[in-house]
Amino acid sequence: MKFLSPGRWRRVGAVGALSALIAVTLGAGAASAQSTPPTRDEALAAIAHARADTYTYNQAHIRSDLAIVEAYVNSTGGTTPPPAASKALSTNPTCTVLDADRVRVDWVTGSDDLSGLIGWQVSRNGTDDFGTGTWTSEGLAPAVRSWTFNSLVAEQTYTFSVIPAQVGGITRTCTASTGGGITTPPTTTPGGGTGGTGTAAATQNWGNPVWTDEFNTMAGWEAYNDPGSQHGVRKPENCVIVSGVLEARAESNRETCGMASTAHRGQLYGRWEARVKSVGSGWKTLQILWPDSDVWPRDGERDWQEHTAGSSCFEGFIHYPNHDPQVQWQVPGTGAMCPSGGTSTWHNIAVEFTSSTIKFWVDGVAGPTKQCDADLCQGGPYHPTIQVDDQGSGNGNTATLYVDYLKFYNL
Ligand SMILES: [Ca+2]
Repeated sequence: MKFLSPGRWRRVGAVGALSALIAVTLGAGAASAQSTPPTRDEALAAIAHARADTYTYNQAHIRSDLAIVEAYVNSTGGTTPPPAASKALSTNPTCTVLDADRVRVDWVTGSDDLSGLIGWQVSRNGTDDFGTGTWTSEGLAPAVRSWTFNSLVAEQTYTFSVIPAQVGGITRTCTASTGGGITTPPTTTPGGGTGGTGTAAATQNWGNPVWTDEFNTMAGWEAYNDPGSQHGVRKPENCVIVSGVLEARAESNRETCGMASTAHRGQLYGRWEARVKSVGSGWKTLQILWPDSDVWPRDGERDWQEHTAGSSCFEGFIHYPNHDPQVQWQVPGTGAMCPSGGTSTWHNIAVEFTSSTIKFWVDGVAGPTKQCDADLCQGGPYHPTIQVDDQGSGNGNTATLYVDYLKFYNL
């Protein structure tokens, strides 16, 4: 901010809404042309004009400005220039990359002038995992000196700003590039080994997928914010993208991830294949095809992956539409559903729904087939969900379901 020097005071004409607000609040009379020193009205107008040039004001700024202007007027009677601009920050903040989707911003004030400081705001440019563009925080307390930005997009460069809510406070910035963002699936696992690499798409000649989600971002997904879920406390921050892989994290305090596709709805039949692994204990890890209507159980529910994290075998539960949820076909966890290394190593699990059959594959090797009886293959249409559920043994345990990709193929 620049104030006019004492020798250059001049009358400022129409200066917009801010000076009008100040004038009304302070009961200022009509301004008049004058040389030095300024009248109170001219000082107010000059302040407003200078600030309007360089700042976008929120209510906190305006309240702070009014307090300073009033103090100036009361103490000087308008015979000396307003106080010089203060600087809450004389140095730029520090940006620290924590991982592929988080950056912590720290700032110090040292001997900087904090007079008039009523707090801070932090902001970033760019777009986050949820597709939210440029973002600015609510007001932070004056004692705050650190802020962690979550849900950033991997391999993106962001500029982060620290904004003192203070008269003359100067915005300082730092820039950081998030890490990660690999597009090939990780091949190492906690227990070693590479997991399975075959796919049903290859062994069954499914051709090109209609759509692929590589989980480089959360775009096209809505993470649940539902503290009252019977299956745990759903928190969006438990659904995390790390290096091109979704991590659906469940914690010992029952906080867990659940998320639904918003991009890929309206599918009754077709082929879905996902590369997954799960670690931990107690929690159930699931991929579901849930009815777009949300009318349940009338429109069915296809839990095509549902097993305890880290178990030896993939399982599932296909609910008949129009029936109590107890009426379901349990996908047997046998044969190909129990691959080498179990579910704690990477494997490609696939399902095909037609109007007459349901078929499973793991790493491209055929698993169970079910001839549809009654209305088992009706209901829907459906969209994918991914979730980690407390079905009685989650509390006190931790688990993570990793999903590298989900792909859809037409019949
Ligand atoms: Ca991926």
